[in-house]
Amino acid sequence: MASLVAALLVILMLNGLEPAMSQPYPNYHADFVDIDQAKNEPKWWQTGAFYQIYPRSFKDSNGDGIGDLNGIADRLPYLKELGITATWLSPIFTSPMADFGYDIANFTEIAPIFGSMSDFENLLKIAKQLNIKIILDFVPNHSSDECEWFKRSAARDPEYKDFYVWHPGKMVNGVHQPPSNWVSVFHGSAWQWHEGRKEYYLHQFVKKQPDLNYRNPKVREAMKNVLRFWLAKGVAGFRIDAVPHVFEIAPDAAGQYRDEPRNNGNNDPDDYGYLQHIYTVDQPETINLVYEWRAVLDEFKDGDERILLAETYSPIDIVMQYYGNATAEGAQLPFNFRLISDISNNSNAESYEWTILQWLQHMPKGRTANWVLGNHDQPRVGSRLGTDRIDMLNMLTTTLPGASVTYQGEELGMTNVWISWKDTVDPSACNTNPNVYEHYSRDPERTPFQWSDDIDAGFSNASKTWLPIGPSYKLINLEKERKEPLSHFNIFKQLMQLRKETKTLQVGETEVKAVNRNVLGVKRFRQHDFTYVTLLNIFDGTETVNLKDSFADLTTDMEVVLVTDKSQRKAGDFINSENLQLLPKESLILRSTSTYYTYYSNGEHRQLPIEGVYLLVAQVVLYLSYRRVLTLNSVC
Ligand SMILES: *[C@@H]1O[C@H](CO)[C@@H](O)[C@H](O)[C@H]1NC(C)=O
Ligand SMILES: *[C@@H]1O[C@H](CO)[C@@H](O)[C@H](O)[C@H]1NC(C)=O
Ligand SMILES: *[C@@H]1O[C@H](CO)[C@@H](O)[C@H](O)[C@H]1NC(C)=O
Ligand SMILES: *[C@@H]1O[C@H](CO)[C@@H](O)[C@H](O)[C@H]1NC(C)=O
Ligand SMILES: CC(=O)N[C@H]1CO[C@H](CO)[C@@H](O)[C@@H]1O
Ligand SMILES: [Ca+2]
Ligand SMILES: [Ca+2]
Repeated sequence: MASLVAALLVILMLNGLEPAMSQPYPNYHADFVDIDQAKNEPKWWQTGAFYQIYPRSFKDSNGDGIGDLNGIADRLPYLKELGITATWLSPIFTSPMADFGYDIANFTEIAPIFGSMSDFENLLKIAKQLNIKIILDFVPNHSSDECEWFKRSAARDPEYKDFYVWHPGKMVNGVHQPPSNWVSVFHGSAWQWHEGRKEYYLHQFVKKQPDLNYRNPKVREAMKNVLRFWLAKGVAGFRIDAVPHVFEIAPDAAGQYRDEPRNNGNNDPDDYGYLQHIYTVDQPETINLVYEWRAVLDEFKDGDERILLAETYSPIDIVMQYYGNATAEGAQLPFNFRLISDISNNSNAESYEWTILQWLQHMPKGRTANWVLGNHDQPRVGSRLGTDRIDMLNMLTTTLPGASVTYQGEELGMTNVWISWKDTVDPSACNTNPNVYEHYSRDPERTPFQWSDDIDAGFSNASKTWLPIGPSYKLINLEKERKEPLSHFNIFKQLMQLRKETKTLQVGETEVKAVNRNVLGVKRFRQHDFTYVTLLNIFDGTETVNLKDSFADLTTDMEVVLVTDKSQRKAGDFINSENLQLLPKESLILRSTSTYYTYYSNGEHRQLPIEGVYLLVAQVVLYLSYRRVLTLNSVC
């Protein structure tokens, strides 16, 4: 009896120490203040697996060689199998396709090449049944010059007159000159003379993409109505394209646009790098606009929270403002491109640590991190960092805190496909010449998804697809990879599953460390739960490490949870965390062999393995029983 009381006493005592846990443990804001308090669960997007579909290349349903909405609807069960939470679709709207849909003629209409509005509604219906969320691409920086708005604006229709950025230009010796020296991202002056209106219009991208005038409240409202249109149909949110280019500086008191200063070392006035873009990129009004869009999303209170993913390659301090501030909410997930922009083939574990911590340490408290490895504008992961690193990088992005973002085909390990000049279709390459186009082309990462080793890799049955099929499709395709236990596909799928069922990976705290120059470690931990450690041996040497030198509170024995084909170990094996040998490019997810009991004492957090707690209880019980025996003895 006494022993039972004693045991309870000890347990109560240890539990009594728990409130101290609200003290910050040294970690990097993986504390999800934003957590849904009522359910004590992260919100759907906070640990989401996001997947980008490039519709032209996902699945062709009608044999014209171009992917479409019915193709996507047909393959949504595949995303379900993979464990995807939400998919964002590159633009599917009416467009002359001068820039493959990033030049939109009607923001609320489906391009016939992709299908009809009822095809889209059908896609939403199937997605809902499968519990996969659909996110659309919102391209605010401009419309197509074939948009009705632009035609009316050019005709000086009073309602639309100021929908775009118009300017009469300068007269020099009786000749029209552009209003300023601004250069388009795609080469040449950013100003185009319009014969009809006898004025210049601004285009930060190609001249068929006139910039909308965000200083006009009517434009802001019209674009908000675009968001409302799709939200009302049931989309889960938007990925916003190229936000930094939305605003330009306002004209000065004399109605003139100021020239941008020169960049030393660039002597081509038609090259985007010729100027420092201080008046056309990242204007302070942009952040506020993102907050306004978020407020539109928050108008929709039915069902799950709607979200914004914002694309910007801006400096980290600006990116962080996209999250919101103390009084206004912004994008739930400003894309984190650091693993693309800051990591190269030669980056060592210290660079990885620095790159990851840069985001986590700058991120405002209570916000959610995200990790992007690729998209339709970037060379494929395997081509950038090596095919033998594909799995380790997927392992990294799934075990870091927050959401992961995967570009279609990366889960199969698809790599860049070489495209001849003749087959090249990307305008950013076609605007150049056969000698240099490869540096500008994004076609290599946009080739059709490799479903099987059938004709057209199972993507289509057309005699010619819009871009050639990658020649490796007989080796790299879904059907084949399904059958191989350690294929890229199966490892990716296991990773998604592991995160879905592991609370520590969802909401646990995080430490990221270069265990040595070649080995990166990520520790995730949570009180009363298992600790997880992800290890990446980034290079081709064999490494021996003592994890206890880098991370506190690890058990000596640890269990292998997930391996790749670079390992000779298998899930369920045990390793010694004080003396662990890693083969070249080996990456592992390890788990402690017990949960920990965390308590607070003498101003410090301490952890006891749960066995330790039992041991302590047993000792106290023994001690108390012994005393009782003594007491009884002395009485007698
Ligand atoms: C390709 O598939 C479409 C849709 O299933 C079908 O209508 C068409 O006849 C097929 N074409 C060929 C050449 O097999
Ligand atoms: C876009 O298309 C819809 C449906 O076809 C039409 O009602 C609307 O007027 C169009 N908007 C513009 C700006 O052309
Ligand atoms: C947050 O941003 C909004 C919009 O830019 C601004 O009006 C507000 O003052 C900001 N709040 C804080 C606390 O900085
Ligand atoms: C990465 O570097 C290694 C050797 O330093 C080289 O063999 C490999 O081809 C490179 N991979 C890529 C994708 O550049
Ligand atoms: C960063 C960037 O260039 N974003 C988009 C803005 O618009 C152009 C032109 O349509 C697109 O190509 C870009 O993807
Ligand atoms: Ca098609
Ligand atoms: Ca603009």
